[in-house]
This record gives sequence, structure tokens and C-alpha cells, in this order.
Amino acid sequence: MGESGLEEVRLVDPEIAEAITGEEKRLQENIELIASENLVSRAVLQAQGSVLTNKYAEGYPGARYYGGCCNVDRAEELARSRAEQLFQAEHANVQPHAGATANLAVYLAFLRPGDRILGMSLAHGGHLTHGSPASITGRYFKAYSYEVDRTSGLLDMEEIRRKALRVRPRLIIAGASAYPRRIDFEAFRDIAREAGAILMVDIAHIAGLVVTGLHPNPVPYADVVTTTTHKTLRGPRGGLILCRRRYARKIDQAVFPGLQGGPLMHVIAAKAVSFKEAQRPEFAAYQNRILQNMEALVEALLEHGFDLVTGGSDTHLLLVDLRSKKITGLEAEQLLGKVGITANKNAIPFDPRGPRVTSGLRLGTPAVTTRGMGPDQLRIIADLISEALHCRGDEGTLGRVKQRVGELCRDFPITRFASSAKIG
Ligand code: DSN
Repeated sequence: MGESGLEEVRLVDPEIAEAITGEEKRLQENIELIASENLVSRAVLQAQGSVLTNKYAEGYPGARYYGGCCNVDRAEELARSRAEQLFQAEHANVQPHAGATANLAVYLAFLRPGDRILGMSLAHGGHLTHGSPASITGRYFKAYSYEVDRTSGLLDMEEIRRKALRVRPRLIIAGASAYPRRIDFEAFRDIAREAGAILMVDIAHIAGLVVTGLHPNPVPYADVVTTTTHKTLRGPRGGLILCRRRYARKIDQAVFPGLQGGPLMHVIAAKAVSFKEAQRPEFAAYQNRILQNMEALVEALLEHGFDLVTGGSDTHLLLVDLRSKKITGLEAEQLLGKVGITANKNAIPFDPRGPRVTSGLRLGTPAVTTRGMGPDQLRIIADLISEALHCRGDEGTLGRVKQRVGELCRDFPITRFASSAKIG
């Protein structure tokens, strides 16, 4: 590879240089199916690795607590206005360091400790920060959760409505990290109105699909929308909040000084670059391809006899229910790891096993699609997954599958470390 521009790191800190080149090699030689990961462009990497990391800039453009902010002001203004255009939002805050921080900022803006919140259960595909007892959000607030329907695996909007009217939460959270189907944000808006609740929608997973019109945009329906910037959106690791103009001040104050200190200006610049990339027609083609690839993966896995939660997917991710295969999520993750396929074990709804073992496997197509793979390759990947998970640990089979994975990776090398011109 040798393209990562690590000369100085090698001189100063060979051990870290080794960790970075090791990661480049791992990415290059493995098939990445973790639904929340992606591969950023060289342009995003360069912006994130720039001198903007040196700058303190507490505050917002034009109103900072430090001098010398003219250049970072420009970067943040660009990031903000591009985010507003992309999502058709009245206001964007691009400072949250992460999706979790973006969600906490919203809670800080709208809630008091002890207030009731209602979000999707983590065990059914929600997120830690949507009120899980393991998170600060389940400790500082009185958190209630809604679940998916036991038979269909789908969100049952009438059941959610009944729960919301019973609980009367101050805030309802829509959005998920392991739900393979479209979410009806308009129905959530109606429920929130009827229950007298604020509606927050977390689109961390589907943001790339949303900005290209391949998933409904919650912005017209929600009081506030949060997302990460690094999943389907393919930007640097970070968070973003979108809201109506009337909440702009509340949200900005919650992010700074409420929750964070100095913003990461190098990351904000990289967010701006990724938003510009997301405005290109190639990005819409890329998101379309993510869905085509998912369709091919779903079809092929069903042909191999795998059970899928909800029977398929409308998005970039699917959830395999492994119970009929007599294998746990943990075993599946480990077996796939042995052959060079990276994925994560994941609870399925009503999972009889705990979160460290699980009965499910979550698979996503964003990273392999960035690499240039198409439906033919996704069908091959499904064959390889099936072989690996059915071979009961037979070393000969695992070796052959690993070899095929290696060939596929060599046929679709990651060029993004080398050139931002190749934004596929
Ligand atoms: N950890 C992320 C995911 O994998 O979905 C959610 O924050």
C-alpha cells in the first residue's frame, strides 16, 4: 500500500505507524460487513489530519471565546450550511463529537433529570442512548421502551401509540441501530402530537439513504434529528444535530457550553468535505448500489435457508436469526472472523440469549459497496457465509473459504486511501 503518508509517524512512533498500516492491511484483506462502518475518501482523511486540529474555538462562527478563528469559522459555516441543504433542515449543529453526544445534547436541551422518555428497546434494535439502563440516559431519565411485533419483527405503530398515551413521555425517540425496515416518521409525529411529546429521530444508520431520497426524511416531521456522520453518510467519525430554527439556540447552547468544550475543528472540516461529496450525483448512485447489494445479499441468504428478521430489508442492513442453524451470534462472528469476513453478533428481537452471545448476526453493505463490489459479489459473499457457518468448524473448508475471500478482496482493492478522485 505505502500510500498512507505515514513517514513522520514512522520516524516518531513506529509502533503507532505499525498499528495504522496493520489496519490498512486488515481493511484491504477482509470483507467488511459491519453495517455501521464505511471507508472515507482521501479528501476526508486529509481534512481530518489537518492543522485545524490545533485550534481552540469554543463558541460558534462569529461568536468565539478565542481569537484567530477566521479559518475555522469558514470551515464550520460551510459544514453547517451544507448539512442544512443536504437534509433540508432549518438549522444544523455540526459540533457533536459523536452520535451519543448529539443525543445527550438533545436531552439536555429539552429534558430535566427524571423526565420520562420513550425509545425503541436496545434488545429490539434501538440504541444505548435511547434509554437503556446501562447508559446515562436510562439512569438520569425515567426511560420506557417500545418493542417490535413478536411475529412480524416490525414496529407496530398502534402499539407504540398506546404505550405513548399510557406513559405520556416528555420525549419520544424514533430510530434504530439494528432495524432493517423503513421507519414511518409521519406516524411517529402523529403519536408525539397526540401524547404531547417532543419527537427526536436518530438517523445515524440511514443518513446516507435519507439525503439521497432512498429513505423518507424525518426532518419535516421531527422537532429534532440526530445522526452520526460516519455510517452510510461516509464522513469522518462524529455527530450532527438538525432542528427547527426555533430550537436552534437551545440546541447550540446544549452542545456548547452545556455538554462539550472546544469543538474538533479538523473533524468539522472533514464533515464539510463529506457533505460536499454527498451532494454529488455519484453519491446517490452509491446509495442506490448499497440497496441493490442488500437485495442480492437478502435473496442469496434466503436461498441458503437463513431466517431473516422481518424476512428481508429495505435498508443497508439485515439481521440474520441464527436459531434454526443451531449456532449462536458469537460463534458465527468468530467463524466468519476466521475466514476474513467481519460482522457483528447482534441480539434478535425476543432473543433467548444474552447480549454477549446473542442469536443473531447483523450484516451491512455500505463498506463493500464503497469498495466497488456489486450484486454478483454479494451473492458470492452469501455463499461464503453459508459455507463457513455450515461447515461446523472444518478447517479444510474454512481455509478454502478464506482463500476465496482473499481473492475477492484482491479483485476489489480499496483505492480510497490513495485518491479522493475515486469516490464510487
Ligand atoms: N455502534 C453503532 C452501531 O454499530 O450501530 C451504533 O452506535
